[in-house]
Amino acid sequence: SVLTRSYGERAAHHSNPAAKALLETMERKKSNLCVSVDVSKKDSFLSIIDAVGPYASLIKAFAPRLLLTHVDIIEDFDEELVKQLLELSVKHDFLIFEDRKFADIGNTVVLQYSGGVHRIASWAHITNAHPIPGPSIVSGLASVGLPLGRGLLLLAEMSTQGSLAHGAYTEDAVHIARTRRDFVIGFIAQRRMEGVGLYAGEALDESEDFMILTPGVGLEVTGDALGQQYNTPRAVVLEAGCDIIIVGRGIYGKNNAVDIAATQTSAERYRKEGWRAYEERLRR
Ligand code: 5IU
Repeated sequence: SVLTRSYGERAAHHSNPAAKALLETMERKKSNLCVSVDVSKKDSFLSIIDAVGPYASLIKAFAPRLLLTHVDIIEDFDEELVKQLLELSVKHDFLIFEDRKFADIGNTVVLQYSGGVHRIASWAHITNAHPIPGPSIVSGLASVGLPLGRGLLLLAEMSTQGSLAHGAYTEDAVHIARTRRDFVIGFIAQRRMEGVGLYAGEALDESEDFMILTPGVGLEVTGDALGQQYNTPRAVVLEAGCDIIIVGRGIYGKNNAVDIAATQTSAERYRKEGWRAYEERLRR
């Protein structure tokens, strides 16, 4: 089963270059941690990334984009930021995941992904999309991303209280992904989803390996004031069978005044916890 296969071995089961590179760097750096950096100033953004670089495998980058309320984040976004971000990604050997959560019709997402101010496809190795429009959103994004060697994650579930992404919706997300394995490299979800959308068990083709990336991970608190819900790295990786823990405020704190030493200590703590849970899972 996928659960007892190492990240390094699993790299061979992906044809998508972003998935391969991600699994390989995870193995190489002994890290299944993705750091989410939701801060609004370029300087803070870059200094957090530089600080956690040695500890994270994937920085979830928030470059603000045209439409979504979610990316009201970096106020001083410019080309220089993208350049520096890419330099850091080489320096620290991480991939960039723009959590853009595309959700529009194929024609619009093609434009949003390739162009606009942020030109996400030109720098983000991985991005994600809501499956709500149906398979056309994946086709649209693939037409831009595949030639560039990019990968897509589908949002099958969310970490928030009362999320509508469950049941048949989640099943359908998995179903869509299975038809586009060249581009869809995994899911944002809260569990392995074995059996969901016929993804798992005997129905699984050997090559059919999806990564599960999971936000809502924290060691200190169980949630925030706005519906976020946290689980521990151990619960997420060992019990729920997810592959990558996404951690934000648990690592860099709450504001733009970055405490580098504290950020590094927490990043290492989450990396260790996530990796330990993964090693325990392999032994099961
Ligand atoms: N995020 C979630 N939940 C989700 C999805 C994305 O928290 O279901 I999809 C994002 C939002 C934030 C990060 O950037 O993951 C989690 O940050 P905190 O660890 O600070 O809550």
